[in-house]
Amino acid sequence: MEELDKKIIEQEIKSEPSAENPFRLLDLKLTHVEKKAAGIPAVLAVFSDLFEEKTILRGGRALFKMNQMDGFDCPSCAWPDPDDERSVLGEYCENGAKALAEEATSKRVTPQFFKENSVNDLAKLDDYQIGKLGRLTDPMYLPEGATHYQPISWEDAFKKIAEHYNALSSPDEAAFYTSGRTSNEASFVYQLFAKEYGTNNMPDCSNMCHETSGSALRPTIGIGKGTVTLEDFHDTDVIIIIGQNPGTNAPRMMSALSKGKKNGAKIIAINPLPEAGLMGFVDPQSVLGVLEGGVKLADLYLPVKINGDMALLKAIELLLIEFEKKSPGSVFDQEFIDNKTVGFDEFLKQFDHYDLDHLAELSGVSKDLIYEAAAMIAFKKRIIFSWGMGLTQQPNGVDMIREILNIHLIKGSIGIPGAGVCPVRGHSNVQGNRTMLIDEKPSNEQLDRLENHYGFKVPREHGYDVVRAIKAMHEGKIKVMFCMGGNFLSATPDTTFTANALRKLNLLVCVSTKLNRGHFVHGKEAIILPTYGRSDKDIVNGELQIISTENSMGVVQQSKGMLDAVSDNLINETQIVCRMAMATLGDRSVVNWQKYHDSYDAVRDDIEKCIPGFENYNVRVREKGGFYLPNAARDKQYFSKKLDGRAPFTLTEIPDNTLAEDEYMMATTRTHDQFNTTIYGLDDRYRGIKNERRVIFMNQKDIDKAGFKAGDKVDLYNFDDGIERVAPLFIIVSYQIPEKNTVTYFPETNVLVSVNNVVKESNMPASKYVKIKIKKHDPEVYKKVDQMLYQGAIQRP
Ligand SMILES: Nc1nc2c(c(=O)[nH]1)N[C@H]1C(S)=C(S)[C@@H](COP(=O)(O)OP(=O)(O)OC[C@H]3O[C@@H](n4cnc5c(=O)[nH]c(N)nc54)[C@H](O)[C@@H]3O)O[C@H]1N2
Ligand SMILES: Nc1nc2c(c(=O)[nH]1)N[C@H]1C(S)=C(S)[C@@H](COP(=O)(O)OP(=O)(O)OC[C@H]3O[C@@H](n4cnc5c(=O)[nH]c(N)nc54)[C@H](O)[C@@H]3O)O[C@H]1N2
Ligand SMILES: [Mo]
Repeated sequence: MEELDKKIIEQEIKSEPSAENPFRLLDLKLTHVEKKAAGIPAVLAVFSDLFEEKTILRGGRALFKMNQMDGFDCPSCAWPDPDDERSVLGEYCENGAKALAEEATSKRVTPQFFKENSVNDLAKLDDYQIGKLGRLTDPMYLPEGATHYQPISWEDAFKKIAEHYNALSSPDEAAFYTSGRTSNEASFVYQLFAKEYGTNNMPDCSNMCHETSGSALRPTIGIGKGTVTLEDFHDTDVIIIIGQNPGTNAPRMMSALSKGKKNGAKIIAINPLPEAGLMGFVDPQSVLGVLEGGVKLADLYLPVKINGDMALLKAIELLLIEFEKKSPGSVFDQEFIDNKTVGFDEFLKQFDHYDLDHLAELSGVSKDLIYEAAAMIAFKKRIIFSWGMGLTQQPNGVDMIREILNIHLIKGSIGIPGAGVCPVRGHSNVQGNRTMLIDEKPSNEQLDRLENHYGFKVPREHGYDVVRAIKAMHEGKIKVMFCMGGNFLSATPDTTFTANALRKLNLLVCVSTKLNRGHFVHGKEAIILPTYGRSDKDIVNGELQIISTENSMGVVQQSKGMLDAVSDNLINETQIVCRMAMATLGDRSVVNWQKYHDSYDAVRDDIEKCIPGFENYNVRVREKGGFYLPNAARDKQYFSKKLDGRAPFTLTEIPDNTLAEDEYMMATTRTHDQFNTTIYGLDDRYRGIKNERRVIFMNQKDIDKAGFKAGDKVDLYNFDDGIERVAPLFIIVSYQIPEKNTVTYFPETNVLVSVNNVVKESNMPASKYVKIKIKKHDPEVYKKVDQMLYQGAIQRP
């Protein structure tokens, strides 16, 4: 690693505009790859972000309220806050602060701005520039054939939306997308409106994120959520972090990891990249931590090949079985297996066919390292597997998570203190959205409760998820698309295909805090509705309101904004839904929308009646730290209802990942400077990248073999479904990554992900399993590119 580091340190690649490179790449700088996350640079980064956003006063004060008991929930990730003490320095991290800076900016995108800039002009900006424009201040409307968005009153906007809904020949011609920041209250009324209107077409960001986890967990343990609390991390024996980059995407998890480690836990990291956040951590909130240079985190790092995890997990299991044979009773929990599971014998039998050498080869990890990992797990009972998108966005992701569950089941390591499974959620309230029934396939039990309470006939037919919604739009089956936050265009796969699908809509409505590319690729008509962010004061009838969210560990708690809104013309998401419902349904509705419009308490009172676990919601949500939702798998080892509370072992298969001679496997990830499609900056500090996003990480041996050099400019191709997809102009970076594996950043490479490249069962885009070919950059390539979709750290001439 040292050697490799030296090789790539301080390489600088400068380039000037030329015929070959018309858009002039920014000057890419490579610095050393960090081996520890956070520390002083993270503290400095916080303040520079707030400064840059002209928010030092607004944002700086807000920072200390973020994730405090009387403050607001960080809009960034879904990692939980400590139940009791919270750091007086602020329960935030560098990336939470960046998210806040984005939201708390005092820059504004006004009607005047839209008058001066056409949709086409705006699309020429890169995503970083679009994000820096500021907060939306007024509702805007793009009439059919118009070049510019123009102001529209709220009243007229709702009227127009209602006209569109009421003109459809079936409610199923509408789709309602949700990104994961929407509060419980807004989510509940939103899904209620969709159902009373008559459809379950509710694609959401879960369909690209943790749907895979839910699909795997539900049949096995009876609940689609994790089974651990923060305390379990603090007091456990082994934590295995697989397919997740917590240093960047859940930085507050680092404090939990270092606390666990201090109390004696061992950490195993499984990742094709040696991520800084997995290798070490300097607590920026502890002066001592910074001075002492921090803690080494991972005790063992397994450099798995992309999608080599299944082979790796099976290899570990093979060794666990071997250890148990040698020393019966020391590895398996036979009592748990006998009383709480089914299918153990069949599970054991399959291992007769597996061979350790072969499994090791398929995984890309040496036998010695696998042996070490198995030995660390074998004789401990308190183990936690934690995972992210590295597993969920793989074609066999559901099965891989089931394989993780198999390990927990043979060891009885679930539903006891210090042990369990931990899918680390993404958006700050994505888990709450699902609990509030934002789901394209709600269960009959859930629907019965709604129907009994409200008395209207709820639609029973399952709706479209994200991938199916894209295809349905393409076929003209969806005509109106409503987006509650998010950036449907850029977050979804197959950008060109998706753009063409969106262009077929009659109407696209986006409820947004800020502009994004998704507002520029629209249907015949488009409407933008501006709303509050998490940190904004939400005042209804003169009173400051609280909303509530659910974090990654099933804790529901209140959040209260504290910043003055950037404009007097914003409406909160709940009120937007209620007014849209009243305009659309009128007398047809049996729901008292006005009551919900006027009071979040009223919404919570009815949530309580329709969703289990929310008893006494209005009181408990105001209690210090909120409350835990029930979780039978965690609380009483009660798993699948169909199996009398037992959990089934699952038999899975090892995928064939053979690549052609000139093919590479590509995983798309986030940089340290973005939140999904919001680009905070152009660096990826921990991975040593400065000032550029269009890079491709490659193994030096592959670079040599293909006759390239680090710094070469290349175009990336994908040929799934017999179609040529191209992402032009990337810079090769030599990196410590398994051979034949490559990593790029999303959303720039989403153009390469086929809409048909999906995860089995969960139907999520398999965005970390994309077969690509790499060719020398050809200036002619731009002729093949839809310029409205071109995004990245590229300066236009
Ligand atoms: N600052 C910040 N925070 C965020 C987000 C953000 O964009 N910015 N996004 C939020 C959201 S919505 C989500 S879902 C989470 C996402 O958080 P993560 O799940 O950490 O997301 P990714 O960046 O996609 O990175 C996944 C990791 O998987 C690894 N990986 C890729 N392929 C494989 C593989 O085949 N096997 C294994 N074992 N590993 C693999 C990558 O190297 C990377 O380290 O973060 C949330 N928090
Ligand atoms: N290739 C590839 N694609 C991926 C992924 C990947 O790893 N690789 N990750 C996937 C994952 S895990 C996810 S979760 C999706 C994310 O998909 P989305 O959730 O759709 O995308 P975001 O970029 O988070 O959405 C950002 C926009 O949300 C709006 N917004 C921000 N805050 C608020 C708010 O409080 N209220 C409202 N109404 N709007 C707000 C802003 O206008 C902002 O531009 O992307 C997925 N796409
Ligand atoms: Mo996500």
